[in-house]
Amino acid sequence: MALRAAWRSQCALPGLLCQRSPVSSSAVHSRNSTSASSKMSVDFDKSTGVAVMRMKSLPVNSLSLDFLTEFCINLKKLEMDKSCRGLIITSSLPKVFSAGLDILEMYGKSPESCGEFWKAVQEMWLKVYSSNMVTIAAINGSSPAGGCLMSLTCDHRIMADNPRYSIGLNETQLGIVAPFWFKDTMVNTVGHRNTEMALALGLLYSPTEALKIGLVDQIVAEDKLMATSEQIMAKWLAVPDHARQITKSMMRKPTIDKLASNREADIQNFVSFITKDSIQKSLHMYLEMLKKRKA
Ligand code: CO8
Repeated sequence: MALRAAWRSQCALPGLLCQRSPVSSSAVHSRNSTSASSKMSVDFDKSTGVAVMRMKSLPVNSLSLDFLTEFCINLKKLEMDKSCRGLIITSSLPKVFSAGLDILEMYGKSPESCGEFWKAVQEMWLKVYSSNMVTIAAINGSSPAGGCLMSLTCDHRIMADNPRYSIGLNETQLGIVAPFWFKDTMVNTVGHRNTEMALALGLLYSPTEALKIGLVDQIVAEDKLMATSEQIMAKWLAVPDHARQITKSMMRKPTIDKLASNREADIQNFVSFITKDSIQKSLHMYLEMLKKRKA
């Protein structure tokens, strides 16, 4: 995608103002974009009205408080620019789209930290699910739990056809439970029975299996992922914005309202659940398992 304007976000800490500067396309290509503090890059092509967000938070794009804060700031900025009509979310890391919520934000943390973290997770979901932009997840790697949620929250999902990648809400495998709005988003996408099976068993699906139940809309060869995403984006953008946006709102508002009117109670539920000794023990065991698998 030819770039006429690009943004690089440089937020190191939540709450800090983003230092952004519109730069020319040649500057973007020549500029080193792998700064240690940067968790994602956002390139906006004014000529097409489409932005591409590339997550690049090593090692696995886990959704930490810092990550989510930066993500939401970027999203808000794009949303405020009326010339931006579409957003493609993808990963710059090999093999991983996003490993989901950062488990370390939920393990060994104070109730206050857990609450602040959960509010940021809610915010990410609310912002993407209700976005006026067309949102496409270009899933070029594994996408468990919160990574799957982020994809489900978009309007369209295209996954790289690589059997080593998987996607799904696998929370029960960690001994935790996907909250009602994760479940609702999944039901809205793949229906009640598929969701019941997927959530109860904590299933992770290969791209082919995910396509079969409608968890993704399309699978394509990995080297065609971005080109296909751009083509699909063009199709969505051919529909008049107001008609598409009203339709989106009609489909999603009841689900959004359910959380929006219960945010505080949902935070309290999360905090009291996640700080239980038994749940902390499960998370500890899961982290150990991840370490052992690596060794
Ligand atoms: N959070 C924090 N650290 C993580 C996470 C994570 N989600 N995933 C992986 N890591 C860490 C690993 O521990 C490892 O750390 P270290 O280098 O210090 O040993 C490092 O990242 C690299 O991990 P891998 O070696 O496993 O990387 P691979 O490229 O081999 O595999 C995967 C990538 C497939 C993403 C793999 O790491 C994996 O399966 N990760 C676990 C994913 C997962 O299960 N996520 C669930 C998170 S929970 C969630 O999103 C929703 C929670 C809802 C809460 C509801 C409660 C009420």
